[in-house]
Amino acid sequence: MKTVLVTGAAGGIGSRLRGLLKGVYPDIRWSDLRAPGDLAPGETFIAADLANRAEVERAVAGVEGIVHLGGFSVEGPWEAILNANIVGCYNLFEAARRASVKRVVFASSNHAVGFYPRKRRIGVDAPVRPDSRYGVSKAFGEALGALYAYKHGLRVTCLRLGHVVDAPVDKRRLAIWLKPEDLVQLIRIGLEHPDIRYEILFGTSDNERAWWDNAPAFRLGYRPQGKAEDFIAQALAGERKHPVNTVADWYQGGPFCSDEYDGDRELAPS
Ligand code: 15L
Repeated sequence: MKTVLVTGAAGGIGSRLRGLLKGVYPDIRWSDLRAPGDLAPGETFIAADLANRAEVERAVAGVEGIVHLGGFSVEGPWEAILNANIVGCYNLFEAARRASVKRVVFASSNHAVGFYPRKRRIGVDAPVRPDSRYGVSKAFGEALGALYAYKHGLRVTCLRLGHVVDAPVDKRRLAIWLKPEDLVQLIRIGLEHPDIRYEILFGTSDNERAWWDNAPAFRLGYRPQGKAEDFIAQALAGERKHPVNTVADWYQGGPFCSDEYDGDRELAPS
């Protein structure tokens, strides 16, 4: 794997990866709507609006692998999710097929399955239970990935990312935290492991409180280094800043579940 396109270069995860992926692949092309302000002289950047098919095709031309982080990364108005995450994701996979790209790593999200209660441990085979329009768009991306893998031979890995930051910031993130270096491991599995056809993997570090069974990732050699409990004091201090919310506290997706919630409150007992 020599030439890799990474979309979403200016976002939180993209900015962190620009340092961590340096030297891992000889030719990395970074893309986003606009160039990150701190682009270094040796870094290659190509501007592309994911909703614009021609721009996406230009960004994808000539690459062997894609890490697709781009799009709307939280809940948002339907039009924004539709353009960036539904149309954008389709444009990306379709451009990849047309350009004979070998592999795509798609940044899915825990919010594709956010409406499972925290007390339930789930594997990647649990049916999707999106907690937001954003979560629906991630489930759509996973389904699109399966189509392009099984019908068109693309090798696709969907990473259901938890929270990618340097340390867990509250109680929920003690379960779903993903150390950026561990994300690099998962990306490398997706781009390089010989056995990948189509995989969904959870993007989580070695967290004691994890509510996901990540056996498929371990089988592919994933050995996470981050341990959320090492940051327990600061995470619990962060938790004290959150107002109590029975719906957010009951479900894995947290506030993505409680926002706009007008369902049955008895389903989320305190
Ligand atoms: C996500 O999918 C978001 O992109 C990120 O900003 C966090 O909100 C994360 O989920 C989370 O669940 O904490």
